[in-house]
Amino acid sequence: MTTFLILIVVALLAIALWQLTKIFDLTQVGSRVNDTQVADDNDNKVNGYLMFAFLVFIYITTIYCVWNYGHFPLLSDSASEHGPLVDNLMIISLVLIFIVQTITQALLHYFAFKYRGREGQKALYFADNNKLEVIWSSIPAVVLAGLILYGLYAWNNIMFVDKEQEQDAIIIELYAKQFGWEARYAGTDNVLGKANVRYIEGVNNLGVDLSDPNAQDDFASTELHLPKGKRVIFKMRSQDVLHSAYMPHFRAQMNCVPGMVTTFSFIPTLTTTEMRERPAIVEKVANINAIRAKNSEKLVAKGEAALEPYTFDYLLLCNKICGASHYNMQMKIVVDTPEDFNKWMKEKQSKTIAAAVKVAAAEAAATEAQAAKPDTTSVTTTKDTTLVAHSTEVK
Ligand SMILES: [Cu+2]
Repeated sequence: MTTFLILIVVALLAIALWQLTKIFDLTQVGSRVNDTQVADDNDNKVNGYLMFAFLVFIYITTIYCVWNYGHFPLLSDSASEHGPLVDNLMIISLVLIFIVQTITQALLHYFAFKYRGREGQKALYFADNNKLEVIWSSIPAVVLAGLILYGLYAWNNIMFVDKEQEQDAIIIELYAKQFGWEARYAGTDNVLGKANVRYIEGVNNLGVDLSDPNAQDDFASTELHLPKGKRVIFKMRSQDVLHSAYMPHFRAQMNCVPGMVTTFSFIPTLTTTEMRERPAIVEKVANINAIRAKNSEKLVAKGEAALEPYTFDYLLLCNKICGASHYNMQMKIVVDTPEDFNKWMKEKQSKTIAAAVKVAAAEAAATEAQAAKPDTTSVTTTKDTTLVAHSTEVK
C-alpha cells in the first residue's frame, strides 16, 4: 500500500512538473509551441460540458451518500433535558449548509459553462456593483446572525442555573487525571468538602481536605451514577493537564482545568435501561454486534477467544488529547430511577473517603508498630501491599 501511494505521489509530481514547463513555454513571447497547444472553441466547449458532468457527479455522490449514510439515528436521541436544543441547532445548521451548498455549486458550474471561452469574446469587467454586494453581504449576515442568536439563546439556557434550581440539585465532583476519572459525591449534606492537589496522599487520591467538616461524608466512586429527572451539578477539577469531560448522550462537555473548578449542569431524562430500549440504540447495538460476530469468527478460526457481545452504556469520555492513553480515559455512567439511585447512595454513603483514610492510617500504624519489633525482614513489603490493596478497594 505504501509503495502504491509513493508511486501515485511520484506520478502526480511528474505531471505537475510537465504542466509547469508547458505553462512556462506558453507564456514566452514568440513561443515555438504549435497552435494545437492553445485552447480553441472546441476545447472550451468540452471543458464547459465537463463542468456540467462534474456537477452531475457531485449530486449523484451526494444523493448516494445521503441515502446510504445520511441516517443519523443518534442525532435526536439525547438523554438530557437541554439535549433537543443542541440537536435542533445541529439539524438547522446541517440543513442550511446543505441548501446553500446545493444552490451555489449549481450556479458555479452553470456560469463556468455559460461563460466558457469563445473566439473573439471579451470578458465584461466592472469594478464594483453596490446592489450585488449588498445582496451577497446581507443574506449571509442575516442568516449567520439568526444562527448565532439561537446559539446564544441555547447556551444561556443550558449554562444558567438559578438559585432555586441549585438548591434542588445533586452536587458531584468529576476529577480528571492522566488517565482516568473519579467521581466524588457530596454525601448527606450535599456540600463537597474542600480539596487541593497538595492533600493527595495514600488513599486520599482526590486530595480532599479532611479538616473540612463538609468533607467528612464525601465518598468516591469510579462509576458515575445519576438519578433520572433530577438536576445534577458537576464540579470539575483536573490533577495534571487539560482534560475535557464529554458526555455525548447528554450533549454535555466542559473542560477540566488544573488549578480551577469548572461547572456544567443537566437533568438526565432517560435511565440506562430506557435508553437501551430506544429503537436507535437497539439498531446501533445490533450493528456493533453483527460486526463483532464477524470478527469473532475470524478470531475463533485462529484459535483465539470470541469477542463479548456489546451492551449499551452511557459514557463519560475525555475530549482533549491529554497524553498517550487519552483514548482510554472513560468512565461508565449509570442513570437510575430516583429509587435505585437513593439505594445506591445509601450503600455507598458508609464508604466515605474520611473513613478510608482513617483505616489506612490505622493499618500503617499497626505495621509500623510491627516494624519496631526485632523481626523486621518482611515488614516494609507488607506495609506497601496493604496500602495498594486498600486504594484499589476505595476506587
Ligand atoms: Cu484526558
